Amino acid sequence: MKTTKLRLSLLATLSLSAITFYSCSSDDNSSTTPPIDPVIPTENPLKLETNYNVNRSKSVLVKPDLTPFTTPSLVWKIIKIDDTVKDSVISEQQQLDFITLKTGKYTIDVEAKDTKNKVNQQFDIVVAKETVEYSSKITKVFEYMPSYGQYVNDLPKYEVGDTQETMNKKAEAELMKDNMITLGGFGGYVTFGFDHTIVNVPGKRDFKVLGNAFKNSSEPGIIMVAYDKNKNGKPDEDEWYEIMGSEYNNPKTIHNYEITFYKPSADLDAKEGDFDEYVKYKNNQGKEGYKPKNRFHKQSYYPLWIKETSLTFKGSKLPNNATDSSGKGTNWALPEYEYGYVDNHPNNHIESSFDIGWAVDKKGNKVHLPGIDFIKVYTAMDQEAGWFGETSTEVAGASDLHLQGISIDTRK
Ligand SMILES: [Ca+2]
Ligand SMILES: [Ca+2]
Ligand SMILES: [Ca+2]
Repeated sequence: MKTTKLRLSLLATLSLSAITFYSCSSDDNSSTTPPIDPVIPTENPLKLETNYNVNRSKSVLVKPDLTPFTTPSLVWKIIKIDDTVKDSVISEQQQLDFITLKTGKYTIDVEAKDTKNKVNQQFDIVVAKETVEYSSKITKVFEYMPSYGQYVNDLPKYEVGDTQETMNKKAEAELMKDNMITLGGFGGYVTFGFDHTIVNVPGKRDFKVLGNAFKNSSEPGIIMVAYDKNKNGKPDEDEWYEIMGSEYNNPKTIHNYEITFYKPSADLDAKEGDFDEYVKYKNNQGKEGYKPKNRFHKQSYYPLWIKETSLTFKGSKLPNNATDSSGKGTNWALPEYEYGYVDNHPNNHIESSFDIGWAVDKKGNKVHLPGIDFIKVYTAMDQEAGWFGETSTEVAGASDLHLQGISIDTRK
């Protein structure tokens, strides 16, 4: 119980490689040159600071010097918070990645041992409140890259001269105000961040992403999350993990889906009305064809700031959800999936909030992230639904639930 009570979370950091001082093997020289026992200094044996200082909702990495050890095992414990005695194991990793929401002085004991040596060392982590109050909402868009779609070039508005950079800024301005942007059809994405790390509180949902879903109008997008492990202020390829939604293990979900859309000619872009052969596509399931244009949206459906004449998107494709009960294309319904997707349930629904604890690696193994700095949402459907047009995830902001003082339990 004690370990789960604390609102702390720790990252499974990279293991330091084991360092061996001498060979234990019984080769020819071993009898003539006996091994020398490593000497463990008594003062500051792991070469740690006495004090680490950090703001709440920011992480600090404590790296002990483990060179005198051979494949050591470590146990990190909180033994005091301010003046209250504790006894909570918080990590067994070779480094401690510490983050918490609560200010205070955390006294930590670390024990390192191998078959020959055992040392304990104590130090403090002093967690202060930030000087400029954090925003609970999105503060930065790194990239806005929609797929083709009937609202593309419109939400947000493309104007002649716009570039990837200016479109990122436009998406950022909208999302900071909780206004809606479209991601278009399959694979279209937006990557955004915050001015702090969203702490992964055990047992609780940690963040919310808004969309425009309502009953029978669900256009699920998959969430990727990243912890800025290398602290370079941006999401790196190896930092991304997928939030495992309810359809992750659905046999109809295709986990390595890939599709390429080709830029339509200027003539087709200018043509108005409903027609089927508009945006050419080709996927990695052996299918190619065209996506239609409809009379309701006259602008180009291909992102016009992109110079390349084709766009390729990769990711997991969820099974289609659209049905037409009329059989004549007049009564479309796009019911929601159970949980774990953006633009799937209405914004006031509990399943518009997510737990960082649902993150999995590429093989579907659960990963333990101390928090997240970045979120990427992409459209996870490749589907046309009559006059509804292509199924496209919309994003209308995101927030850190903890900073807003909202406490929602994770799924049982
Ligand atoms: Ca959590
Ligand atoms: Ca990074
Ligand atoms: Ca939508």
